[in-house]
Amino acid sequence: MTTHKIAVIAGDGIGQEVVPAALECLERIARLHSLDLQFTHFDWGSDYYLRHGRMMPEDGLEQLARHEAIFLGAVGSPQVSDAESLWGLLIPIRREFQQYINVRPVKTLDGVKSPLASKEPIDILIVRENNEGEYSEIGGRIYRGQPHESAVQETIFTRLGVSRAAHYAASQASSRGRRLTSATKSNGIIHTMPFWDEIVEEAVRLYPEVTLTSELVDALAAHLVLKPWTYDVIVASNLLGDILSDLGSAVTGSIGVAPSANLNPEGDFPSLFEPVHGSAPDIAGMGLANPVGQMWSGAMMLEHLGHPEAASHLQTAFESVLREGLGTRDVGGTSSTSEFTAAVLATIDA
Ligand code: GGG
Repeated sequence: MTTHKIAVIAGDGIGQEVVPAALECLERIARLHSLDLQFTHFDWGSDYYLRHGRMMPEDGLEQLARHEAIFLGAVGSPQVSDAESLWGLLIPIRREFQQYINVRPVKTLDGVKSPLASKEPIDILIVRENNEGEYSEIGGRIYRGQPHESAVQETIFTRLGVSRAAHYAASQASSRGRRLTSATKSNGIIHTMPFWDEIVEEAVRLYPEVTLTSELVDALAAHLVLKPWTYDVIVASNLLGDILSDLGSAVTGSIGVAPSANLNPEGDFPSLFEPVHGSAPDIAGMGLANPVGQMWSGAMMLEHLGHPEAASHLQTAFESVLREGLGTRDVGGTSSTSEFTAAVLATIDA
């Protein structure tokens, strides 16, 4: 029996509902595939912050380092500023563990209606640079409250950071549809974005089978709405990748089904798996949350841990429940989180 130590942070809002739902499925899958998934729960997040003044304990990253993977729900609460919640938990984890790639599949699922008229299936892989770019704490604010109040925030692109994101994206494209689109804005952002373009072009030259198109992000956003099925792999900076993946999931039907993997591709550190959605405080505690994004992130975690058959078993189970017409409110269904989860568990056993 293969053992894996997995850190679980359900976090805020609907994370408290979708993480237990996905864990039930992972436990069932583990039993059927002779895996010993050892989950350690950490009650970190905004409630922890309100009690302790920080999102995780001082040695939180050291505790996480003892695990092979991290399974996260959501971060964010109306009672805690984003500067505290996101930058006190998720961003330090991504950085400390060199999770420099954020993989976000954007895919149509049978049973999840896309708002687009077209029936063309969508299957895009968004590769988001995850450690630098626009997500930088370098900057500040001066003259607070005065008419000339000003704010500055630096964007940081490094040759290493952009190059490794481009290589990862190109290698994914190479094993998929061989088309790679790089999101840029080099007509408006005239220092960092041309640098991004240059490094991406240089990296992708090593993959002659891959066709690279550099597309201005405004046009790319419009095309993602109008003809998303024409895209294969998209590589984007931290901010642009975050925006495009939310847009992509809306185009496929619901952000509630979108998964993500924050990867340290070398495997030197734990990788983190989380749905794309946030804590959704407006529906938290109501049993309305869609657990599919969390379950799919769980399937990506199984794949990453070297268990493709177990991953595919879980994936097939929730996809077939959706195909049968069951779903939560966001995908046009009437099931509660627990009803949908019960149906997935029954399908896993079938
Ligand atoms: N599911 C994780 C979560 O709560 N994410 C909230 C969020 O705002 N993430 C921003 C990001 O991924 O950069």
